[in-house]
Amino acid sequence: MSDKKEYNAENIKVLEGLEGVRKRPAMYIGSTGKEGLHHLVYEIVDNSVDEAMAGVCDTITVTLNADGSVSVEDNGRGMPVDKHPVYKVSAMEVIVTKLHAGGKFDKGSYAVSGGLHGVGISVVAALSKKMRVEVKREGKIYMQEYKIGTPQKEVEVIGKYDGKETGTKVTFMPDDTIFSTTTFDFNYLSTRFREIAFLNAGLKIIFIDAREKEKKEEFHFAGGILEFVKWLNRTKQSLHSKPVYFKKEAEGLGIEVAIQYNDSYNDNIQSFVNTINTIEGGTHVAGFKTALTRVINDYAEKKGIIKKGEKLEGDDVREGLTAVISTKVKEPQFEGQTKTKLGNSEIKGIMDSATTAALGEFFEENPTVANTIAKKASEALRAREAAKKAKELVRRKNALGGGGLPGKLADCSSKKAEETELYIVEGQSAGGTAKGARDRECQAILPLRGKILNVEKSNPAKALASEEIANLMTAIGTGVGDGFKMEELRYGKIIIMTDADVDGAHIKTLLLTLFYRYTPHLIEAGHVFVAVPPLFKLRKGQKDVYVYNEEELKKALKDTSGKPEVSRFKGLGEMNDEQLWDTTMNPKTRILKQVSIEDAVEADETLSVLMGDAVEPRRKFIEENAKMAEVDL
Ligand code: 2B7
Repeated sequence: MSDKKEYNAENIKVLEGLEGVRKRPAMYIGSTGKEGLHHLVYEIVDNSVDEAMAGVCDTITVTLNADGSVSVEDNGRGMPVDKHPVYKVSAMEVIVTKLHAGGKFDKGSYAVSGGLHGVGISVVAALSKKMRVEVKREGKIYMQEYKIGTPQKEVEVIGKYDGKETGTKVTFMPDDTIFSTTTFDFNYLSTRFREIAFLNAGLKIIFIDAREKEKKEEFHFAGGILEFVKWLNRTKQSLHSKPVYFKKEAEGLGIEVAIQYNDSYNDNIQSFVNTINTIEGGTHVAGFKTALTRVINDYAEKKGIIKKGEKLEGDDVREGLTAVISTKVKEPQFEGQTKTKLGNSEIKGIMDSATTAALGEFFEENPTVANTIAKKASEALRAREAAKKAKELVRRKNALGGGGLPGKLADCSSKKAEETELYIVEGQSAGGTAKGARDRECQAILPLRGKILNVEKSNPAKALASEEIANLMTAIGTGVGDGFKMEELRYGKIIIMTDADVDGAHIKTLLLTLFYRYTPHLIEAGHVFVAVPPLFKLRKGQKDVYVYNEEELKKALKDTSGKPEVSRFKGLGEMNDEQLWDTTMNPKTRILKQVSIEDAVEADETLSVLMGDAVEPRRKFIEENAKMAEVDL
């Protein structure tokens, strides 16, 4: 991509004049706001980058000057200054004052070129109050100045020098009658310059802010995009220290790819064509993705990481992927909404075969890295399958009719989550009492048959396939894990109501662990509660007083004159509808304990301890916890 060709004024074909640029600036630079303003800088810098890509320039200096102007300087060959055969003026003047003049329309001059719009320096000149171009060539310094695109004098020689250095320097002051803002943003420009430096290994970009406090940044990456992926992963935990890297050059096409996986679940594929960020992707990205999926599938199957017949999907192999794809294309066709999608169909196949070959070879030579990547993809596959099964289950339930809700659920009539409550009740008989006791408008009852599955011991697919858990999750409505949607929540309060005994405490622990593992947001957002039934009833004449713990009971017995009749509640089933309503379900008189995430963590730990085989410590632990649950939860 560095074959040097004869290049002079004759190569420059002039297509049309500058009329229209000032009338419709947005057509050329996108907007007259911040983006358009910064686009001016990119157009000028792109010319320097073209010189760098031609292999004849290694340093670009950009300066934000104190007077509000911008200078860009490169050590390329220097813009041609010889007389143009048609216009009879300096080539420099033609390049700066004629729209579309330049090598971009004469493909022989530059093998590849950046510059999305290809309108270049003439548009910048037309939208600048002042522009000054200086060229160093053959021992002379040439200079011309322009105002809104109009030359003020002929090109003149303003100096001579000894030595071989060549280059171009452009200084321009954006026209404040065109732009809504003319203040340049250092960080905004700096991000793009870093990107350009990554994409052109060895190119040094010096960026100086000379406006207030002098600032200076230098971007220079000998490793190019290999350093780019590492930089993109700088805040992540990478799975292999050395990125996968390959490069291929063919007629009119260059391909360069760097890949490094991290332990996250997202992917970040940055793709470029002639240093232009192809945000919408295109054929180069498509070819890469196809090859990546195929190579990792082949490898994983060969090594028995996935079973025969199992297939990793694109999303599986891209989980945790960071990649930079840089292509140099001679005649890029840009498509899409923002013209940032590569359309050249020939690139897909070339990219596919280059990636297949290079990645296959890398996997053979680096089996540890290859295994890590293939294993991560296979984990993604299993997680995806588990999630799919769970979703299917919910969908199947929905298809059963009755709004898809479980048959055991006695739903409330209000559909407003902010005023509704779901009581999860231990046991069929207590469930029946609760159904009779409740406020039908706002309170729904879901009775549980015995204990639910311990989610600590089973994988998601199995847990979500169990009837009790599926019923519960269907009633709640939000879905689980990644598919959790708070806006689908059907009840504002989810209330666990169990007996004040060992089994009740165990069920409470199982439920809290389920919520903690599958729907932690419900707990975090304060939607999960534990109902507190009373332990005693005191009857004095016709009046009933309920007492929730032993301390309260002692106090109550002291305070009262006359001996009340004391009865003890053991289980919810001992109460009738009215008693249950009064003591545990009436929002005006009941006690609810809101479950915090710490409570849930504790429940989760408790379950882990309880997984042991010894029966006695287990009983003891549950008993202690049951007591605690009554009072503290
Ligand atoms: C398409 C036009 C704009 N141009 C050349 C040669 C070198 C060159 C330029 C440039 C911006 C700020 C400093 C090629 C290309 C015109 O034809 S423009 N360097 N730098 C630039 O604008 N930088 C050139 C072949 C042989 N000799 C010179």
